[in-house]
Amino acid sequence: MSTEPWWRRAVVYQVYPRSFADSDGDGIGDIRGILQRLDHIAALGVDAVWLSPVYVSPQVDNGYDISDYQAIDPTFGTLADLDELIEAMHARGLRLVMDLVVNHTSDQHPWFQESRDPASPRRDWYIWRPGRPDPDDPGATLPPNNWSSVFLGSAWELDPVSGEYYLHSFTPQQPDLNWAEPAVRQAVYAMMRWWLDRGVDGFRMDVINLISKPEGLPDAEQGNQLEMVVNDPGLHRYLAEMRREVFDAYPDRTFLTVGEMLAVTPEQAVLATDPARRELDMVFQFEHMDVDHGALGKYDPQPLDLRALKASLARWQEMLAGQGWNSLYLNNHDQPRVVSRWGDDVRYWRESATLLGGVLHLHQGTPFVYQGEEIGMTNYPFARPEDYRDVEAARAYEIATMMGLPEELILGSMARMSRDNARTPMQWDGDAEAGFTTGRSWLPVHQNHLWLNVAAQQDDPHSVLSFYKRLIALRKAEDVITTGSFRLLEPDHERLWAFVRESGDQRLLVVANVSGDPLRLPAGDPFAALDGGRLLIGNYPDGAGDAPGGAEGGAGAEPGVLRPWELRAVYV
Ligand code: TEU
Repeated sequence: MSTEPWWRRAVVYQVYPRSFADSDGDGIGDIRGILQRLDHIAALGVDAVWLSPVYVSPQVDNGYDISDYQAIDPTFGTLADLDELIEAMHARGLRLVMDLVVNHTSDQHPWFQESRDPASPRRDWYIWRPGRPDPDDPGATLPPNNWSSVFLGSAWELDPVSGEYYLHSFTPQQPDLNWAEPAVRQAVYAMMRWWLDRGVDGFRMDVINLISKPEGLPDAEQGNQLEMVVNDPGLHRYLAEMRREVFDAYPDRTFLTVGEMLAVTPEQAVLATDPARRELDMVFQFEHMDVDHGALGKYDPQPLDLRALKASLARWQEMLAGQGWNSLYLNNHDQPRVVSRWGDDVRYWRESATLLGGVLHLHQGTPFVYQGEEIGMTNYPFARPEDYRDVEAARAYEIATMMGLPEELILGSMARMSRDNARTPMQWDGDAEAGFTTGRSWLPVHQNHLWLNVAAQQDDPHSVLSFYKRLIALRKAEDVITTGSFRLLEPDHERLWAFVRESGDQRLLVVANVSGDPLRLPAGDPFAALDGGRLLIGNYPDGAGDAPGGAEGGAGAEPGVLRPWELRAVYV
């Protein structure tokens, strides 16, 4: 008999430590702050926490630039604090998944410092290449190839110490490790085992599909290194090796491994998550998050085309069914807040926040809830360039300005898409600084914390928070959500998001009105059965489905009509 791994019925909560809770008043969140707020996490009913990086780091990219993998940054606390966190979480039945950032290190990591010397045995731990001759200037060189960094600009930096260039997929302060060098892989695996020995329960692997670079580092057709790197077959060899060398050393424990993969296709994701291939448990893909990117990419945001969003998620549901496993997310520390992005955070804030969460959680896969999502936190009204803290925003601003784009346009798209939107402090209560810190927060607290906060939603049965708790509980209680098949309905409808989940004789119909106007459902099967069916969950108070025995399909609503931003999941 095969036993099902715990993460198949799990919901994971992401903590971005810098912005979650500050215990010492320095304005930056820390591990003791998380300890003080564990009750909130446990009360959600989630199974695990993914903790964004807390390792020693110069913090150029808020901890995604690590200079010591086996120590905690003093900003966040000590190793003893982390051990305490592991223990306290385990005591509550919560697992801890750490962030693993091994495509690159910080340029301050001793490995890189040594590597800068061409004679060092660590020279090959990073990717060094001589420049190409510059036809216009005989005394100068050009970067070794035309790859651009994910954060824009060239992916190469000339190091004056040796006169050669090194590759950095992100900022110049984040040099890429050379995974082709066996000693690098062994050092990473040893570090991972060290963390597993401390009790951590798995890893979220940062941009893991960038680790294997193509032989010879050829130019990219469009200059974007991602097209050359993300499908390199070497990735699967490294992931399988990591599985053997790290996770197989603990036959009695079941870990969670989730690999963040830029520009990944469902075909690649199946290869990476098919249990028989023994690589990863699931991946974070980006296709559904990119549907509103315009021709110029992320900072060229377009209005949501619902058809594209639901088709993308449906495609992943179908392609991975029975073969791989999906992660499900709409928010994380790199994405603007979804209620502002695709919902209506003014007129239908509560309804649209719950609709988006509800639709996502009723898909198949493992849902991830990002801190603040469970209370419907919104984007921050950023206005001036100096309001931003994120290094990616700074680079985007600089390059857009160089391109001569109008200031107003640049600032408008940054306000909508910047990662800082996700990073404003968690809103615990209506006090100054939202209960996040007794000092002054590193990034401003949103003014709406006066009413949008955990304390205000705690005891309100109709709050976003209460809705998320019910959603999370459903995943444990209802088999059809975990294992049922998925079929998208009305794919061409511009406002209706509808699908059916089926398992045995259970048939769950999910309908959602992604608009501020009433929506009359199509006639016929299965929609006709909606009003007579047993409501499992809905986001309007009069059809909440939490009455004993289940309420009727939607009291208060006109039959066959969904109200603005209304979601209903009904057994039909
Ligand atoms: O992110 C990978 C990444 O490239 C995107 O999430 C990125 O923020 C966006 O697509 C660019 O517009 C991971 C981490 O989650 C992120 O915080 C780090 O900055 C990045 O890797 C580098 O480590």
